[in-house]
Amino acid sequence: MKKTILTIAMILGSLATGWCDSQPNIIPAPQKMQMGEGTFVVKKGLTIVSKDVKDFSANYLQDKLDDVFDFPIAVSAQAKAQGCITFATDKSLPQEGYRLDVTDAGITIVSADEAGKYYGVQTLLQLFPAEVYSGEHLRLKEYAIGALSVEDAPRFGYRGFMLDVSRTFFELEYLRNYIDWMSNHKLNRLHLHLTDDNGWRIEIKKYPELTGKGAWRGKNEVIPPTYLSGSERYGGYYTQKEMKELIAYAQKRNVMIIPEFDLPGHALSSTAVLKDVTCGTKTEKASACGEFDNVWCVGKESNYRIIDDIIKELADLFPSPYINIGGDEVVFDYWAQCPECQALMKKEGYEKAEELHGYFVKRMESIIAKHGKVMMGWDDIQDNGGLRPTSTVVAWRSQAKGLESIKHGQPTVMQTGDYLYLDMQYSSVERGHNWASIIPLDRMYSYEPYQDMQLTPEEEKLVIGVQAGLWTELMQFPPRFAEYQVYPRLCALAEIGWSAKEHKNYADFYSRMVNKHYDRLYAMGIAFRVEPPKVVYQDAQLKVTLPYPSAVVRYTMDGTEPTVTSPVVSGNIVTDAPQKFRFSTFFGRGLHSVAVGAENVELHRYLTPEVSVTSDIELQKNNKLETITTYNFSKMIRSKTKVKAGQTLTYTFKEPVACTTIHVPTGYATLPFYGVSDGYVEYSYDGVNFIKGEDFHHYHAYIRNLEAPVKAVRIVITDANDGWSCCFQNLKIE
Ligand code: TNX
Repeated sequence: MKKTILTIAMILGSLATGWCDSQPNIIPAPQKMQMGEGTFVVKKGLTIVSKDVKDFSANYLQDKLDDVFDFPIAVSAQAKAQGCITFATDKSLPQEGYRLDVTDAGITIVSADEAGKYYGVQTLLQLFPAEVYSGEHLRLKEYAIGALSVEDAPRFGYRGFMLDVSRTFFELEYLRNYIDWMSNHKLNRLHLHLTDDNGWRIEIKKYPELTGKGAWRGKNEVIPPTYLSGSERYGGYYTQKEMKELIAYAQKRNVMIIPEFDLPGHALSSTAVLKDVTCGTKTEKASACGEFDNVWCVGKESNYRIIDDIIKELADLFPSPYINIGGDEVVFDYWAQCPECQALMKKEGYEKAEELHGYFVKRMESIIAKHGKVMMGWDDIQDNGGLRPTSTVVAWRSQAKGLESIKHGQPTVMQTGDYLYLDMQYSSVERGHNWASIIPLDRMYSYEPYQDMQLTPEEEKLVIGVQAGLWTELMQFPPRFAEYQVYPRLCALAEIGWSAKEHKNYADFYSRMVNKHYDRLYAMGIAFRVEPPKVVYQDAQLKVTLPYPSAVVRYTMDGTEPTVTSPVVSGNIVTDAPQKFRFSTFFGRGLHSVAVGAENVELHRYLTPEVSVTSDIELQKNNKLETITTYNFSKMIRSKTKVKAGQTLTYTFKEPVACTTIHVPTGYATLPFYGVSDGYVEYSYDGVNFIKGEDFHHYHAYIRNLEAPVKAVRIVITDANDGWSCCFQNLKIE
């Protein structure tokens, strides 16, 4: 410990005075910025001048600067001619806008409102060393900032981030970090997806069972295990008191928290807990996420009373003018067979069950209006027409769904999956979904809210903003993977929402990212995604293209993942055995990219011995056991229902196979979804006597230390899997 302090002090000794970078590398790019002549030197005696010495932004700034400078910084109401950072008000400036001027004499931040003041501070912080975010004591004695003048205001009023706290539960402390990080990027709406099939996350006083039971999934819980929760009791929730504190924390940072109570589908965490809210009818059709019995009945009048109670508590708790009722991906089959829904259809003169969705949405509108709020929902809420003019649509399925909403005159937030879903993969070699698209940083950046729309200026105003969303089915593992998915893509979103369209330029954005902003993200403590290098094998050499000029890329030659002690790439690598080389980009202490090999080299060849598979597990229609005898690793087969203790699946080789390791993957081929959560593998040298091997962990098991050629491998199920079905794959034999 002592030693590190010493070395840090030595390094800092040489840094005791500093100079702001010649380019300020501001993210999101301001509307107008002009570099001036001269510098302002921050040094001992610096005062922050604010009429109200208790003002949040002034104290926040003091706090941040105190950390990097070697002298105390005062907040005072007394103006001075020199050496100050002065806050002033100008009511003629736009909402959330600010003017920041740095001259030889001092710094001023002028704004019309609190938000503008806070954002002026955010821009100012970006003119200091990145450590201003980390609380690391740089002990600078002085720091010179080049003169500049910024005039800034947002392009859109709604600049959001949606976080699904249902599938993965996030602790309050962690949510506070997200609020800090968002507000550092001038994002101002946090849409919390508080309820879904897999967990109810907000205390409702009138129905304590919603969190008492609905917040927990597990083997003996009302909500079954799913998404790797296995046999663990998984969950958590926010009390109203805690949520109030979080709301206040967010408000100070100009972030509005918008609650979502997803209805009438995606609702197992309430339908399984509350009595008689479903139709009680059955269907073979699973919901989009594979759930059953997760739809509220629309024919029962008592349901509207319960929803009213819940909405009332949400409306009282959240100052947000919006309450989001979700409304997405409903399986209508339950309604089609329900006598109460049928009676309602008759009464309303409906022909199709989906028209009941429109009815339900309208009932939600009036309940929400009664509590003084505006309804918000996914674009499915417009499918049956007739929304109130204030009801706000979040377009997720496509740009066209956004256009449809605008043509209906609804205020619209753009969150289209194919550009703005943060649970999508960055690249084909990284974890994540890809059903909407693969979304590298440049693709997200390229998103333009008005793309593929021919809008009049009036219609353009209906696009109130943009948001990016993180669905969290895949986020419980590995630790902090959520941050990897969100950053740096949320920096791109910040620029889409804030900066002028004419200023958007990916090359420029990327250079600001790599020149300074990655350092800021690092100092904020974000475990952001680091980009891997590109590697090709050509003319007997491995040619490595760094993701950016200063990137540190390390490599191994034995197929293992590079570590901080692996050698650093400098120049091309001559080799006639490129298969086992792996490369990763490293950033700071602890961050690195995925490990990649050369793009044009087959990196791995598994053995492909002739094999047959037998099992007593019932498969879904059109699924065949032969599929997992082909060694096509993108293929899988799935069971019709959950598997049961005692069931087995056996791979038998035609001839015993000499090998060192057999990897038995289950679940989706590319994602940890629907695999064996309780079970083990066994193997046999003679096909008769089996030896017990490893238990499954996160849906995978390995057979190692083999002593003779293997004749058969068997998966033995010891308890139901998490998720609604179980998937099996080809063996990976080495
Ligand atoms: C679709 S987007 C969903 C979510 C899933 C997501 C996974 C939307 C309104 N529904 O329930 O989590 O896909 O990418």
